[in-house]
Amino acid sequence: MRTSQPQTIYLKDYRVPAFLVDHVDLRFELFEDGARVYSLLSMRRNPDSDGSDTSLELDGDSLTTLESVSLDGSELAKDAYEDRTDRLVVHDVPDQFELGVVTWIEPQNNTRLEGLYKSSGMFCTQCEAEGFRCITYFPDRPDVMARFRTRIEADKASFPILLSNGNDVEKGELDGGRHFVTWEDPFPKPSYLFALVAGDLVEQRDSFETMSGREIDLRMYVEPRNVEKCAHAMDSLKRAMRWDEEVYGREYDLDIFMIVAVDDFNMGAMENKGLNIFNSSCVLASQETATDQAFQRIESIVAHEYFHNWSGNRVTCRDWFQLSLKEGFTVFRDSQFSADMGSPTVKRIEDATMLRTAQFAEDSGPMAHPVRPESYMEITNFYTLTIYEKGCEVVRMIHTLLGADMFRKGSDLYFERHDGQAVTTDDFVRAMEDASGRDLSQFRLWYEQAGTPELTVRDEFDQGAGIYRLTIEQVIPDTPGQTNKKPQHIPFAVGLLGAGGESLPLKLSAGETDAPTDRILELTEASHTFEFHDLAERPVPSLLRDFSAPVRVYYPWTREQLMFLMSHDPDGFNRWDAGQRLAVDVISELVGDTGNEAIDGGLTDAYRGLLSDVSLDQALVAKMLQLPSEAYLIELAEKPNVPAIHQARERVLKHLAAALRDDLLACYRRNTVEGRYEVTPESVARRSLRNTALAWLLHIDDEEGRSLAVSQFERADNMTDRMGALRALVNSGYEQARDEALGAFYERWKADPQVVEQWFAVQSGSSRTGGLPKIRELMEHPAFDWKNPNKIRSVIGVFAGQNLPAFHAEDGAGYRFLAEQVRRLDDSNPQIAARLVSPLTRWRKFAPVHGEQMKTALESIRDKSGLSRDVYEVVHKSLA
Ligand code: 0A1
Ligand code: ZN
Repeated sequence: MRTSQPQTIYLKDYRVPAFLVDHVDLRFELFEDGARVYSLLSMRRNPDSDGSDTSLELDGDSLTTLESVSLDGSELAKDAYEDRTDRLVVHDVPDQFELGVVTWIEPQNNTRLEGLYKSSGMFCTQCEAEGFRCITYFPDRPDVMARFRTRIEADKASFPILLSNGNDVEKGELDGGRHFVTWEDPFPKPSYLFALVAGDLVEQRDSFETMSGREIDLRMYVEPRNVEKCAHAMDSLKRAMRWDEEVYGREYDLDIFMIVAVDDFNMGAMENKGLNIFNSSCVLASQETATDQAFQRIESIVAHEYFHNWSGNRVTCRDWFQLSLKEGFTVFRDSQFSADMGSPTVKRIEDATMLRTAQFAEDSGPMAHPVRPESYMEITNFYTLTIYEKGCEVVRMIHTLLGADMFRKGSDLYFERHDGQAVTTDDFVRAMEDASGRDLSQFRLWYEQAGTPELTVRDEFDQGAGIYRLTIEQVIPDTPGQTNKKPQHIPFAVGLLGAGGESLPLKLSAGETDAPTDRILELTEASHTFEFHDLAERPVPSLLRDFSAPVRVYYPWTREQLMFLMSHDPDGFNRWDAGQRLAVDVISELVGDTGNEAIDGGLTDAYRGLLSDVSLDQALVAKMLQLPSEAYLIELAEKPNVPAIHQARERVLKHLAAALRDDLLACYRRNTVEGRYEVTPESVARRSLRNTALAWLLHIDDEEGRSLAVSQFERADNMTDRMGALRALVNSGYEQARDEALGAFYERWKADPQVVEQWFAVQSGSSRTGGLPKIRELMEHPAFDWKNPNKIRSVIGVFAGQNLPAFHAEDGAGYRFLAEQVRRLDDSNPQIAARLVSPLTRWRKFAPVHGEQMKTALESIRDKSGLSRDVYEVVHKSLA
């Protein structure tokens, strides 16, 4: 429990480590009531430090007992070192020495899930960012890279599988039914990449031949009941390995690559060297138990963790301020991979939706921070959408500015120059500059300035001269601790369309020949005017094509222009975006309206066109049919009134469903997927279209829709369709059909935690059923487990993040409820508690009564005694 106020850590205070570790020799004795950890560190003074430190300081956290400390083989007397709570200080160390430390820890009582802990009876670790210090005393910072040798000893019957990083070099039997395995990792690595697993697991094997002809042993370890759920992850892994060779020239370096699935995990997955550990929900899948979305998510996470082997492990971060160095770049790499494996436009739409809904919200809230933050209290609070997704967009913009070939030259140079080093985002940008000859000095502001740039676009057409002028102004709003920001370097992709929908050549001077129909305008100043010549008529602009920068664009589109772009823009992303803007406009007009305002018939026509035109890319159509989410509408609104936004969106949905009933039924019937279940863009689109049609029909309690839903629910051979039908029923007025389906679903899948999580989520996220009483009921359910982050997320997280009308209920009960759960979780799992607070942090955005209630809820968390550093930081920054 914390007694003093948490300290802020600043980037400007970075100092190189005083001592380096060349080699780490670990021995783990694992028992039911604890674990003894023997650590032998070969250390030396860092030649790059100023040499002034005579004492050695090691990090420690929650270590139950320090049993002994030795220096060069001799046990130290108690006065030769200080055992502070979070630090071990050893006085008067020589320039080179071996330090031995023995600690006793209690993984079975570790509910924080940092360091070594137990999940479903197995031992596993999570060391990023600062979990290794919960295992033993160590200079637990990423710029200390060492070679690890790890011996694990445990009872053989209970823990037949013993894993760590690298290659297994020795194994054998011990007395008392125990055994051991020793692992050696030849690559120096920071402690955050250390991993250990011990359990009764089954192994699934495969292999991969690398581009230089080496055979890599691929192994997945799961609990016996999950053997049928490994194939998709294994296939994804092989695709990712091949892709990284082809697109980035990166070959895998060890002889073995292992993946382990664990049920209790704070995040999605972890890229430990040679031994990736995954949250079960992000790796296990079968057609019966996982939706298309889950299949796609698994493919991208498996790839993400694999790609880290180069972008993160071979080249790592100097300090945690550089987190986006590995995360932004790796998310960019996984997004390119997913685009190549499926539909690039759909992938771009999904990424932009997440960014505009959630990252923009973060970037305008109290926790806003630059892609390279300047300070933090608790680093785990900085595994954010800004570091990951905005960080990815920043790398993507470099790719756009340099072009694919120069970008590849830059990444080759980066990997070659920094292999085996711990570096900074600046080193990354410099490699890109050096390889391409481009000056990215202004571009670096993307790493330094927080906040989403706002671009206001005006246009005018000079008919006489045939010139169309676009004026673009950029403003970057103030964020906590940052004002008066400088203009950033923004790649702004544009096109112009003629009245017939044709793409017009973009001539920057009169008479220019061979002008392209697509251009990247580079914005570097607060205001720019671009002139396009030789135009016979006023064009319709297509702005920020393919979402070429993570910015907000304001332009006074007319509804006619939006409908025109929806059907003519050759840029798939902007077609979709025009549809979204049109829907936002129509819904916003109805917010707060008592029901008299007519709903624009243009919207209905546009959707009818989408539903019936089979010549269109159906994957794009499936996306275009999704109305903007409530969360996005709230993000766009000034002082959002959530119930009113919910009502308005519902009204539009009902209106469209009623007006398009026959088209929806036809769409439903047309999109039956015959044959084997496959996760291809076409079949995913078909299932999505079908389930959207079903959901809309049930929204208006259509009888035919109900019977289709019931039979789909009963007969589906895959989870996408079964869940599609269940969700439609849950969000309908057919109470009996809904309850029967929910009951039958649980009975069938109650032994499968990943499916039960989906069952929780469909209920807690439904504005029709998921009121607070329902949420409390779910929390009383035998399958709910306070120790399991996935259960907490699927009930409490989904309620606060997706069931917005219930969370923002007028009486403030939703806010009080969330605060109560955060206070409860703070003691057992502060990381998860801090993440759950997030919806409350935006209290200033909401209308007075709601905002005040949210603030009061935050204060009730602030006033809890012994608040963790994680929650302290979020709550205090939000109230500041
Ligand atoms: N590096 C992992 C994500 C991760 C981060 C932190 C964790 O614990 C605090 C766990 C996992 C990734 O990017 O996949
Ligand atoms: Zn990552």
